[in-house]
Amino acid sequence: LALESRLHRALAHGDELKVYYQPQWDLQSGNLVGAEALMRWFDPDEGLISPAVFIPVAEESNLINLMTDWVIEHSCEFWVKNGLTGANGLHLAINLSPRSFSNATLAVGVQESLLRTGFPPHLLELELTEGALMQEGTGALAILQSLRDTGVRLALDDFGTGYSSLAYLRKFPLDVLKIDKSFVDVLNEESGAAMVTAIVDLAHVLGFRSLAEGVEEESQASFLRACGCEMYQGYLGSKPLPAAEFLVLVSKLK
Ligand code: G
Ligand code: G
Ligand code: MN
Ligand code: NA
Repeated sequence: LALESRLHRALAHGDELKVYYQPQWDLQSGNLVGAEALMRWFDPDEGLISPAVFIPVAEESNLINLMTDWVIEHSCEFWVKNGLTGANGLHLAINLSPRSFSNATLAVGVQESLLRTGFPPHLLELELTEGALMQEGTGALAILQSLRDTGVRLALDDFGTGYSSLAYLRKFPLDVLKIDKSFVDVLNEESGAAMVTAIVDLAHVLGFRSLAEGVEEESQASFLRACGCEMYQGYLGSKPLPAAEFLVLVSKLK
C-alpha cells in the first residue's frame, strides 16, 4: 500500500500514531514549564516513520488537517486526564502546518477541541512557521487573530530560517519566537553568539518571549540565560519522550 493510504488507515485506527512530548524549561528558574507535542508513526510494516517523512505526505494529500485535529484533541485530552492543566499548569505546544492556514475553519476546530476536552486555552501554544505567515491571499492574519481570540498563544517556529520580514513580525499577534537550532549550534562562534543576542533582543522589542531549540550543552544554556532568553528545549534537558515517560519526569519534578 502507498504511504498515503497507510497513513489514512493509521489515522482511522489510531493506535499506530503516538504523540511524544519534548520538555521545555525556564532558563532562569530551571523549572519545567511545558512541552512540545511531536508526532511519531509506528507502521506495522516499516516500523518507525519520521514525521519529516510523513508530514509532507500528509500535506500533499488532504490528511494534514485531520492529523492536526487528531494531535490537538489527543494531547489536550492527555493533559487534562493527567492533571497537567491545574495550578502551575504546563503549557502544551503543537505544530501547525502552513496548510492549516488555507483552512478558514481552523480556529473553530481548535475551539471545539478546547471545549470538548476542557483544556484551558491559555495553556495551548500553536507553533507556526514563517511560511504560514507569508502565504498570500489566504487571510493568514485573520486566521491568526481568530485563533488568538480563542485565548491560545502563538509561537513562531524555526525562526530565522524562513522568509519572514520584520514588517510581518510586527503585524502578527505572536507570543513566542522559537530560535532555530541552527543558531544555537553556532553559539561558540562570535558571529553566532551576536546573532542569537540580536534575535532575543528583537523578540523583546516586539513584546514576545524567546525559546531556544536544540540546546545540547550547558555552555549554550548559560549563554542563553545571560542574554535574557526565557526558555529552551533540547537534549540537554530531555529528548522527546513517549507519553508514559513524560509523566514519570513530571511526577519526579513535582
Ligand atoms: O522529532 P522530530 O523528528 O520530531 O520532528 C521532525 C519534524 O516534524 C519537525 O519539523 C516537527 O516540527 C515536525 N512535526 C512533528 N510532529 C508534528 C505534527 O504533529 N504536526 C506538524 N505539522 N509537524 C510535526
Ligand atoms: O521543526 P521543529 O522545531 O518543530 O522540530 C523539532 C525537531 O528537533 C524534532 O525533530 C526534535 O526531535 C528535534 N530536536 C529537539 N531537540 C534536539 C536537540 O537537542 N538536538 C537535535 N539534534 N535535535 C533535537
Ligand atoms: Mn516545533
Ligand atoms: Na524548530
